[in-house]
Amino acid sequence: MNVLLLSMPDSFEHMPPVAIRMPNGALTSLAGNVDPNHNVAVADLILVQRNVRETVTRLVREFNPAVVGLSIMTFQRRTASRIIDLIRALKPDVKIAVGGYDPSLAFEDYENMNVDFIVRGEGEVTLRELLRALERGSGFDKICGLSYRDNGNSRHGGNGADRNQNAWVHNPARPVHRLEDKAEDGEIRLPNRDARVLSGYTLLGRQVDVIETSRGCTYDCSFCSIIEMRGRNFHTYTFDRVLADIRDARDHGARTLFLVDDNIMLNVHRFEALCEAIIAAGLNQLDYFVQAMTSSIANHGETLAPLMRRAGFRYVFLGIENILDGDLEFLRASAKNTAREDGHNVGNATLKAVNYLHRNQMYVVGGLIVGNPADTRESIEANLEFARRYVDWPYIQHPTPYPRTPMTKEFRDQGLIQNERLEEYDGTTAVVRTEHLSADEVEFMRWKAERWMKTHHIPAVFRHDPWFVLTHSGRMLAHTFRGSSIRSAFGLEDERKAFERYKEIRRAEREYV
Ligand code: B12
Ligand code: SF4
Repeated sequence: MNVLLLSMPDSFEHMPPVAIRMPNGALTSLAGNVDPNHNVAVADLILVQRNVRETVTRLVREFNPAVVGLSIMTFQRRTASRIIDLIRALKPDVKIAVGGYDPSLAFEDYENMNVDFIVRGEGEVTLRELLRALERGSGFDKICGLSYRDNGNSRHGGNGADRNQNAWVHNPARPVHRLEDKAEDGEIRLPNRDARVLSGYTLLGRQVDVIETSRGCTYDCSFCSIIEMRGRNFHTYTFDRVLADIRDARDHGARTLFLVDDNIMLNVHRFEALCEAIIAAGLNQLDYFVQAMTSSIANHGETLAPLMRRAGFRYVFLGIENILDGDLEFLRASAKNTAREDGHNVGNATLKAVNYLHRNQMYVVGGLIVGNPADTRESIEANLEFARRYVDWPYIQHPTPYPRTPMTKEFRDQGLIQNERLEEYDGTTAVVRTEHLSADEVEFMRWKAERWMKTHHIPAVFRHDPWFVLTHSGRMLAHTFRGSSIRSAFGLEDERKAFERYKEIRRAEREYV
């Protein structure tokens, strides 16, 4: 069977496609885990952001898929629905499956869309079983994690003109995979990177790829979708598998690797051993990019940070979330931001973590969330000032009520949600107000400050990749300052006018199809 897997083209403010175009790790993992008789093509539409319609049309015509799968985040739902309609118009009898965070957590909203299957939770085994069932016509009722349309005999998942009349069946959830399993127990095999049919992945001029070493997290931050997605658990791949994955990514041309684990720092000793393994295997010539808890770095930084550097880690995305205790409590992120000494809590871990990373020549991508319910102008400014002083690349977001997170219920109960347009739920568009400030005001404050912070990192990028900066800095600055003018930069025009222009440009950018 020919299977076409697509990730959505939508990107958000901190991922300017001129500098960052990363592959979606889910799709190659799915491609690596179907039965070998299927022919899979993976297309990351971020690579063709301005030619989505043409590219999808070409792929459907040339590849003639029997099944198309789409990976979707909430802010990409509207684009996904347009792509689904396009595919359906091109090939009415194709089977369409959706998966990823949005279809898993808001599956009811997909029942009215023109799709045949919703894959909830982890997808490797579910997709494998779905393709087998489609091939054999054997019915879908035994496939955990699958939702499908019941057309009476449950063998075809609905068809033709009456597709939308069929009632949905939601099979029981699929238990999370124990990644440790060996081949004979149904392991998750390595991703299939040969399935990719588009090229152009980059992170600041170097070809980038993603790898996974673990899945899951045992914390329960109120803004995070992970708990509802898979419960509180942590499973790990063996180091042999991880190293094989790194080699495979390198052999496919990658020079920078992004570790997409939900929370790799949950087991610091394992992470240290992984760094040692990367060094021993001679794979530390690559650049690594990882997401980390501040507490792990602060509490183990003395030995951990130098080791990370030796292993090739260059950028560390720190989930600082907020520097104020009240906000951290609202975000349920106090525990992962607490430093400990001699078994006692000694306050916020952030500064300590930042210092360890800087002392070891690593750069801090500062993840902060501003615009929480109790936030005032002063509390937001305190976080912005912190970012100005201590982080190398700001990654400041607004709390966003994604489906089924604890935060969403709180915002709804408090009547603070001001915007229900999901395509704007990209993290840098403020969609909730605080008790003191409108959503627009919160976003204006962040936007105004953050653009300038980003310019401070250009010299560091230049030292690493001078040619990239020479050839791309103009377009990168144009992206960062879109909406601004010479007059607004010199204070001759109200910055709010520039902000309005930026928002207008952003609205137009979101029309990908
Ligand atoms: C790594 C990561 C990133 C990386 C992305 C790197 C990349 N290109 O892959 C970076 C840091 C760049 C990033 C950015 C963003 N991210 Co992010 N990210 C993650 C993270 C940590 C892991 C995702 C991952 O790759 N997992 C590994 C893969 C294998 O698992 P998976 O994606 O779940 O896929 C499995 C299943 O979902 C399913 N599946 C997925 N797709 C499909 C498709 C089909 C057809 C099928 C059958 C099955 C299937 O099968 C897969 C294999 O089991 C998650 C979760 C978390 N703990 O925070 C957030 C997460 C996915 N991100 C999220 C968001 C919102 C964003 C941003 C919008 C910014 C933000 N607010 O944080 C941006 C958007 C990026 C853009 N396009 O511009 C949200 C999504 C919430 C939602 N409801 O949509 C999450 C869940 C975090 C959260 N806030 O809760 N992100
Ligand atoms: S520590 Fe990270 S992965 Fe875990 S719940 Fe918090 S934000 Fe989500």
